[in-house]
Amino acid sequence: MSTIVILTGAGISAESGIETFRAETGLWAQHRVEDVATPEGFAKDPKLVVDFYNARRATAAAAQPNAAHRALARLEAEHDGEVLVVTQNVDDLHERGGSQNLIHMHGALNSALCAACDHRWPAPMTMAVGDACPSCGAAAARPDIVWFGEMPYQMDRIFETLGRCDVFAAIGTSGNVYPAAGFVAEAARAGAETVEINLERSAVGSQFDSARLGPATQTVTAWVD
Ligand code: BJW
Repeated sequence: MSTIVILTGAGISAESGIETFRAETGLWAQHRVEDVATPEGFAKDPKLVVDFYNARRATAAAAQPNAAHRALARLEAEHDGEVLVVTQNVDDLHERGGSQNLIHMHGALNSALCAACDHRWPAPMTMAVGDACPSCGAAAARPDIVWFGEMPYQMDRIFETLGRCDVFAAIGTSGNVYPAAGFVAEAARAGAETVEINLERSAVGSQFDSARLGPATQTVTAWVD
């Protein structure tokens, strides 16, 4: 029984019509990271940030899982052992594609978080600044998203699984954001076979044993089958 850890990034959802961050016309070309993806940006202009995530929630809700999301769900169902998908994506295309053993390390668009008491609840399609927490009543709702400078979710479970995995694959992620970009080194230390699946080599591409280059709907399907 072997353990497979799969890290996914924006590239796996690109063919579902969801923009990546660092492409020439991607999200970071249209918005300043400091304004929309940091706690300081939220403190300064919460409406700008809430509107940014409302728009992305609408885009994600209209998108459909693609062949790559479905292939990973198939792998989980058929593999004799554990398959853990760790996604940096905040869309829900992995779960709608059928993945069950899944960690959203950078949070989720369909979740709201109370900045006062840490309670979580399903986000409405359109959040508003000053929405009340259903648990403590504070007007402290925020998107349940991990911004720069914040601690990604479930790191203990991720590192524990990386430390005993046999295969590690990174799909559609540019390797620019830590701690996710450090997972390949962690898996290699554990003796795992590592493979990068992407349109092009990432910033940490040289650390992988092998690469499969091309659009995720083709490369992931071929890797799984
Ligand atoms: C395709 C394709 C197709 C396209 N098929 N492929 C160490 C060194 C230096 C800095 C740091 C460090 N440790 C921490 C930092 C600070 C910071 C950081 O990393 N900064 C860097 C910019 C240098 N990190 C943090 O602040 C993190 N927190 C933290 O570290 O806490 C302390 C800690 C330390 C140690 C252990 C544990 C904790 C938090 C990071 C939060 C990231 N947040 C964002 C935004 C919020 C979510 C959202 O709004 O959606 O998350 S930033 C953004 O980047 C988003 C993404 O999840 C993330 C990664 O982007 P991704 O997915 O890789 O997308 P792209 O666009 O970059 O790449 C797409 C790829 O797909 C490309 O390669 C394409 O080629 C490919 N592609 N089409 C296949 N069809």
